Amino acid sequence: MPIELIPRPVSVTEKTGGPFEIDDHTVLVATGRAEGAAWLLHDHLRAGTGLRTPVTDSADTNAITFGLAGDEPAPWTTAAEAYRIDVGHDAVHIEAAAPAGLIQAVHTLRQLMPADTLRAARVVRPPVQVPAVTIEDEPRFAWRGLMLDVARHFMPKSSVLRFIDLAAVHHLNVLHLHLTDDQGWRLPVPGWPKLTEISSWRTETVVGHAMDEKAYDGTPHGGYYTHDDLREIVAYAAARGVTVVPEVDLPGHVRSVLAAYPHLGNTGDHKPVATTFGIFSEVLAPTEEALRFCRDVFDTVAEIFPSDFVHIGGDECPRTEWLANETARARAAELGLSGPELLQSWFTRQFGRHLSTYDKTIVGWDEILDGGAPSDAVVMVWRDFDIAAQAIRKGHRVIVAPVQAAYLDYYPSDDPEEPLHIHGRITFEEIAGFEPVPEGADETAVLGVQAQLWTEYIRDSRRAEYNLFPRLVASADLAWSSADVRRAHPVAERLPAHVKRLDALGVNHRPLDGPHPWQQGGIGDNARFDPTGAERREVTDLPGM
Ligand code: TNX
Repeated sequence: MPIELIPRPVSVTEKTGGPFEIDDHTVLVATGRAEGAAWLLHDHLRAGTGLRTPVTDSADTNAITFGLAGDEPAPWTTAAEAYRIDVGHDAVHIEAAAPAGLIQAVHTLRQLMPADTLRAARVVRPPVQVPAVTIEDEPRFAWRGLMLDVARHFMPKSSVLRFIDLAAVHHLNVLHLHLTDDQGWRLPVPGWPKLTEISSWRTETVVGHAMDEKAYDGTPHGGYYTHDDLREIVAYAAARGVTVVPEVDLPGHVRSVLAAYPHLGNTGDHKPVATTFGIFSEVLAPTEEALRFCRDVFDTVAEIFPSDFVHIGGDECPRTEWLANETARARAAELGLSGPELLQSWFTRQFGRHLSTYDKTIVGWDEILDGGAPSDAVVMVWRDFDIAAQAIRKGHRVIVAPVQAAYLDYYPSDDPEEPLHIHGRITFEEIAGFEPVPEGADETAVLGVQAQLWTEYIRDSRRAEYNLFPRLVASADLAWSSADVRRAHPVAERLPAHVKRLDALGVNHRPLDGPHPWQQGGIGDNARFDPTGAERREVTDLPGM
């Protein structure tokens, strides 16, 4: 069987000589900081093969050894996740300069085994064969992300853990959790109890596409994670080489906050948590009290999430209220700003300053550039890929996450049988063909790439898997592999072999040969939005589940 890995490693050299066989007597050899990766492999082998391979500090033969060698690279460098695997008939040697590299090697080793070993319990009879091969590997980008929007539709903790597993299998190393938005707030903050009492629930949700707005479902929707839930998510991810980067979206997208604390807004109006989708004019007032709120939120975030990065949101922040409001205008003047349009930039600087006291670097959606952002802020480019080059020219590091290639909430094809998606279209092939470094730009300014799963029209994790897969496979391949490797080994050619793995993992992926017309579970399957935008039509004759 050919070795078809996702992502494709830098180099794969098949060797002569028998495969390595993992059996009842195989041991995992690791000490000190290498042990975490060994236990990760142990847990996966125990689940998928039933074998109980002990972790020991030495063995003569029939061993998988984990070794740390050389100077430890800095975190958030590609070298930190480089690794080497050498599989011979009698032993497997895994080596890396950092524990993070050993963990990536474990993810590769899992793909070298038969797909059925990825199941949650044993269906294959050991011994399990690993082909004799030498793999040398290093990611192209240090940040390989998946964003989950748990605000528009709350995902239970179990689903978040599942997506961490699925991300890790694909060598993704960042789970960006979009924790707050107009439609729901998922993070308890001490001193602000109404965030969980009021902001975390909405009374109902629009049915069908928000732009069609014909009906509401009358069903309350919401939820939040406790601090221990979040700590559990962080630890579960860390064991798999995944960093959880929290996002609190400020100063726009705050309808859920203002529903509980209207005095933080510009008008004092009492509006409920949003029940439909789109861009709302409500934003935080530029007051000391609103800043105190933000600081309390970020203090909580800093305490729970060890990540070096905190995402402060910053997208879609209309200036309407600030321009119309006399107090906001006066405050802008008092702050020495040339106009209220610059208040977002002022907020961003306050956030950056506060989070720097925790040694955290801020990440923001690309609108933080409007009016200027602190130079160390990382810009997450989404509105247009061209913004990446502009941000790099201004001296920022960027994460490339644009609507051209990274929005997995968009339709996966133009086929009218597709279930309701938000709009737009991004195919597997478009992602596979995307080059994330702007022409002429310094590649080191691109910290990474990231796929987004916004969940306006994705009600549950089953439907989320349909949106993510197989497109996330192409996204993960481009995040890890160099342009040359991707050209030489197109991801589409490796996809059929990889689908066996997705099937073993029980992933509800979109079939490779077209949409699954019964794939509902999105809100409002009675309404369709034409991905071409040319015309909208209703589809009322879809078969039920
Ligand atoms: C834009 S991307 C948004 C989100 C929506 C998304 C839908 C970004 C930073 N803001 O609020 O969910 O489009 O595709």
